[in-house]
Amino acid sequence: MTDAARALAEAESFLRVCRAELRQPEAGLKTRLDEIEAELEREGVYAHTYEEAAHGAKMAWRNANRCIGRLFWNRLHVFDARDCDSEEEVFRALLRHIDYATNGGEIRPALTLFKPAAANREPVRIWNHQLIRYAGYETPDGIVGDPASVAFTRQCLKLGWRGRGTPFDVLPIVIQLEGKEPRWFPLPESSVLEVKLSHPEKELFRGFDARWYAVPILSDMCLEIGGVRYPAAPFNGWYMGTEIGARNLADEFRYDLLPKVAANLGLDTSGNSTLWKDRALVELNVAVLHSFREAGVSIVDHHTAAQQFMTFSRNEEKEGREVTGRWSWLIPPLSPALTPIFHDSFEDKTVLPGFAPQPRPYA
Ligand code: HEM
Ligand code: NRG
Repeated sequence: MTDAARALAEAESFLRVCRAELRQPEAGLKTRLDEIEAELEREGVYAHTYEEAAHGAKMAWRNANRCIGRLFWNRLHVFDARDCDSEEEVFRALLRHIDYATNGGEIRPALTLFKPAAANREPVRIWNHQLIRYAGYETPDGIVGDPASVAFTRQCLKLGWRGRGTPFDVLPIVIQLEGKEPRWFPLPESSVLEVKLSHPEKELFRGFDARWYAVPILSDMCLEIGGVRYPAAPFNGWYMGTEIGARNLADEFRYDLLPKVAANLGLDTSGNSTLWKDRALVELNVAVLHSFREAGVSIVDHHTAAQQFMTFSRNEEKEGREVTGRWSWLIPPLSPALTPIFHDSFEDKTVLPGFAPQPRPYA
C-alpha cells in the first residue's frame, strides 16, 4: 500500500467515527473523502477542518492509555495555530496557550495544534518536554535542579541561554522550524504560575526551598489523527498531587527530598522498618495538595482521580466503547491498592487518534 492509500484509509476510519460522534449526516462523508483524496495526491497531506481536528484531539485524550484524567476528555479547548510560520508566531501561540490554561489558577485543559508533518517533513518541533519545567545543571558538586532536565538544559546552555543556577530555574522554550537552527525564548515570569510548598501543621521544608509550577504542559508527544501526524501539539490538564509529591520531589533520581523531609519531621531513619520513607512521603503529598489548594491552583488527589477514572470507564461502556489502559501507569504511586483501579485490569491496546512518543530532536 502506498503512503497516500494508507493515509486515505486512516482518514476514512477516523472520519466515520468522528462524524458519527458529532452527529453529522452520513451523506457528507463521500464528498469529504473525495476532497481528501485529491488533497493527498497533490500535497501528501490533507488539512483537517477545525471541527475534525478539535474532536480528533479529544479522542486522542480519550484514548491515552496512561492517563487517569480522561473523564474530562470532552472538555478540551483546542487552539488552531496551524498558520504559524515563524518562531515568534509559534512562541506567541505558546504564550497564549499557557495564559489560557493557567487562568489565574483555575486550570483549563487545552491543546495547541501546529502545522502537521507532510511526507516525513516536520515544519515545527518544540524541543521542551514540557513548556514549563525546571533546569538541571551538572556541577562538580552534583546536579542542581531537576535531574530529568539535564540533557535539555545542556542544549539550552549550548544555544546561549543562561539560568540563575537555583534548583528551580524555569527553562526557556526552544522552537525549531524545518531546516533551521533552533531558537530559544525566555518565558516571562508573569506567565509562569508557581506554588511554594508548605505543610498545614509541620515545618516540613525548613532549610530549603520546595515549590512546583502549576501547569503540566507536555510538548514532546506526537498527536496522530486520521493518518495525519502533528509533531507539535502541546497539551495540558492539571496535576494529580502524586505526580509532584510522590515522583518529581521524591524519586531519588529527581529532587530526592525524602531524607530532608524525614529529618525535619524528626523521624528515626536508622532502618527501613521504621517506614520513615513512607511517613515522609505521605506528609510531602499532604503538603503538595494543601499548598495548591491554599494558592487556589487546581489539583486532584489520587483517590478522587481514581474515582473519576472509574466514572469515565462506566461512561465509555455505556457508549459502547472499550476502555483501554496501561495498568502500571494508571495506578497512583502512593497507596495504589486503596484505589479501585488497582483491583481492575485493562487492555493496553493502541486506539487512534492518539498521542505517541517520538524521537528527541537533539542528541
Ligand atoms: C498521563 C493525569 C489531562 C493526556 C497522565 C498521568 C497522569 C495524568 C497522572 C501519568 C503521568 C506520569 O505518571 O508521568 C491527568 C490529569 C489531567 C490530565 C489529572 C487533568 C485534566 C490530560 C490531557 C491530555 C492528557 C488534557 C491530552 C489532551 C495524557 C497522556 C499521558 C498522560 C498522553 C501519557 C504521557 C506519557 O506517556 O508520558 N495524565 N491528565 N492528559 N495524560 Fe493525562
Ligand atoms: N508526570 C509529569 C506530567 C505528565 C502528565 N500529567 C498530567 N498531564 N497531569 C509531571 O510533570 O509530573 N496533564 O495533561 O494534565
